[in-house]
Amino acid sequence: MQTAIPTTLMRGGTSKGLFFSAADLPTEVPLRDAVLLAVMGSPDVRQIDGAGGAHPLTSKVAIVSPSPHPDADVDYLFLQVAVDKAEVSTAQNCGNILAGVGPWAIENGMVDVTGVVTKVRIHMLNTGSHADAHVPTPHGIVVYEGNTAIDGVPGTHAAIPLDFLDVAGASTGALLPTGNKIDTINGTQLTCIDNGMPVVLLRASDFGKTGHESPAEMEGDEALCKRIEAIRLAIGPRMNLGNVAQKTVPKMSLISAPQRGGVVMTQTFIPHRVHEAIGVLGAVSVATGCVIPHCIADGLAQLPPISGTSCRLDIEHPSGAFTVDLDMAITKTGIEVNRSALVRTARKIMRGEVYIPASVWDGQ
Ligand code: NQM
Repeated sequence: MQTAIPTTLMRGGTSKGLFFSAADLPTEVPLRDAVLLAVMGSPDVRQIDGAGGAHPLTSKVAIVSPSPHPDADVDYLFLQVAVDKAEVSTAQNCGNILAGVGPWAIENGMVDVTGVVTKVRIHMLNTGSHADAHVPTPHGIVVYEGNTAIDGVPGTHAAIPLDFLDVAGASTGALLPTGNKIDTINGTQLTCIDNGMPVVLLRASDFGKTGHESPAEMEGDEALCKRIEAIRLAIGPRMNLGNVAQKTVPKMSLISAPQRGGVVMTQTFIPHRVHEAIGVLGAVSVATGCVIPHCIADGLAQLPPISGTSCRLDIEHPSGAFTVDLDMAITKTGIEVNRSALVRTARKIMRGEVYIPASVWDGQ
């Protein structure tokens, strides 16, 4: 016997995952996690017995429900299902999968279309912060086709602008979680930053890298991976994240001088595979770290002239660049971020039921 669970397979930005209504999953967390492991086919490097795509970027889940909060339309809980371990984590948010939440909420009757563009205010449960998704609904329905290209996704699709309202320090309590602009761990200088995603900025050159190696070359360098993981485990508790051994945060971004007119080049360990692009809130956090004076990006980052409170920053990554708009004020101690904005696309790929063994959950 198998249990059928309604689901939608969606691409959100440069990631892909299954979207569920909270009402269709068990509420008890250990049971819910066992169900999601069975759905994805984890633990198994190939996820051969499930719907996962054998990479952290394609082993993601969104659980959506109408929000009880008066200032939000829907609640969104992101879950990272590990590929080769029996782990399901809510310790991080995901701005890429977020891009699919607005369209999904409209198509599943949780939000009414309000015009040519429908604004969906999303309460992101992982961090308790909010985002506005501007979903194209020109003829009263969600439209996925359009002319917007994002690096890391072939072709063009309809733009879904996302505004982040209150993400600074969302996971760690502060934009600069250790209270310092620069820390030193195992003799390596770094900057810890959390503008929606806890990220550690490291200079690629401090690891003997140009920063323009391919993700496969980076992942294949065992000594490099060990050194980065040792730093991550040591800095995690100092970033108010506790023991991060089983967590997918902080992300570790190796930065180097830009080569294509952007602000900085990044290679991001998420944290054990290297991203083919960069996460959404990861990019927002890197961009913020480049703007704060006296962080480790000083001397590497090529900032555009910043006048007033807004700036547009292109963060380079292995498959192109990610544009982040920051609205902020530079203060004596650092910066205060008011809002960050960017554009993603999403696509509904498949809708139906995913089956899991009834021995895992009988659906009751
Ligand atoms: O940082 C990958 C992704 C992400 C996360 C990761 C993300 C974000 O590309 O907001 O989108 O860093 O685990 O989906």
